[in-house]
Amino acid sequence: MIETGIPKLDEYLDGGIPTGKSLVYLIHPGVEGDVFGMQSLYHNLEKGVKGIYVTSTASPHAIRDRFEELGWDLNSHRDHLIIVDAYSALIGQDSEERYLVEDPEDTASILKTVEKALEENPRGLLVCESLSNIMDLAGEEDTLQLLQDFHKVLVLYDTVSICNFTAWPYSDETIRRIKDELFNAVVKVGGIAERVIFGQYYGVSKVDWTQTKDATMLFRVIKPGGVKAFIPKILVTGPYHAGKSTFIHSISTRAVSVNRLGTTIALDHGHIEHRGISADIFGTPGQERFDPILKLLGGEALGVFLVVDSTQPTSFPRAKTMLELTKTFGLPTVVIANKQDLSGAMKPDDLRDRMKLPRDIPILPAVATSKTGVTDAFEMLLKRIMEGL
Ligand SMILES: Nc1nc2c(ncn2[C@@H]2O[C@H](COP(=O)(O)OP(=O)(O)OP(=O)(O)O)[C@@H](O)[C@H]2O)c(=O)[nH]1
Ligand SMILES: [Mg+2]
Repeated sequence: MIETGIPKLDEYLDGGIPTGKSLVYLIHPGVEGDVFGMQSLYHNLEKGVKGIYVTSTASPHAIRDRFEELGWDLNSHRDHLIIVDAYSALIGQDSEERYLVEDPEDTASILKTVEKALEENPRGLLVCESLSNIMDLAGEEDTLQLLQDFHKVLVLYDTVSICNFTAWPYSDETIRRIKDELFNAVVKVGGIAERVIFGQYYGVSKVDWTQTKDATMLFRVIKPGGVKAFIPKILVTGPYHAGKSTFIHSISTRAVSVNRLGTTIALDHGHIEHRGISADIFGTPGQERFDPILKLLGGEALGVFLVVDSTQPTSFPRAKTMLELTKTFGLPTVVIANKQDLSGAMKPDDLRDRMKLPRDIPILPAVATSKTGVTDAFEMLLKRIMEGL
């Protein structure tokens, strides 16, 4: 088994990629997907596995710099890293690499060099930095044939292969074969976009050695650090005095609120780190005088906590109004039945009847002042965001 080294992904793949099998990161254009292949390579170098990296978009020198930027030092893995240089000949540059592709526009030349590298360095991981780039240079037909040939040599040399592939508008047939035929596993790496991409995610869309789990993870790329599971924006809204700011502080690893006379008048923001997943969380004020800005605060949120004071049923209609004012109704939502420590606090079931909330919106009890229930609430919201992707 070869691990991908991407957070949660090896879990989804039942431990990693078995010998002789191949995986493709199918990347939406504009998303920072090339880091995935790099991270898988580096993760394995660290584990003492031999890694063959086929570069076609930049010189070996520039590739080493890209790894450096991510905080990954290739020099300490000299013995285990093999670069197949399918770039230098393209621009007529000299190369010091032992495995130099003479004609990067010719798939036979690429295959010959890769095969030599594999023969001399079997039982490792082969990473193709950009299959789509090879496709642009050598043509769709030939590249698809190259993949079939790769597969034969993988099995021969007990190797695993991982390719980055940016899904530019190639022919439907090419995309179909990449998705359905030519790899044992497909991990889609996508973006959530309005005008610009504000969230990025990955998830397994095919795997032939275990059951496909319908699981997706949001991420960002940190330099240094690489691919990290990350939720860019969770919104916390609810009526005046419900406990939103308190909730943000109790759920966050660090947080800032700008309050005056006990009410939020400006920034309400926290950062959460929980079991390898991080998230940024933003609160709204509750007072009606801020209603005009609520729509702006809700923009680009991926999930919502609606905090209510369980002892104040008269504020419940306002709570629902706030979902509408922030334009977040319909997003994954968890209702926090806060202040359960106070006498007269309504239980979640009674609250649901009273508020007439859709069945699929979970309502969880909490005491924000003592952090009770906040972790459960975060895990529940995460689950709902991931399911909705
Ligand atoms: N007893 C109890 N008090 C709470 C709880 N959560 C918050 N409070 C208190 O409720 C008051 C309001 O809390 P905030 O967190 O400022 O409420 P908010 O929703 O941010 O208020 P606005 O920003 O003004 O809309 C504070 O005095 C908190 O200490 C809770 O679970 N139990
Ligand atoms: Mg507040």
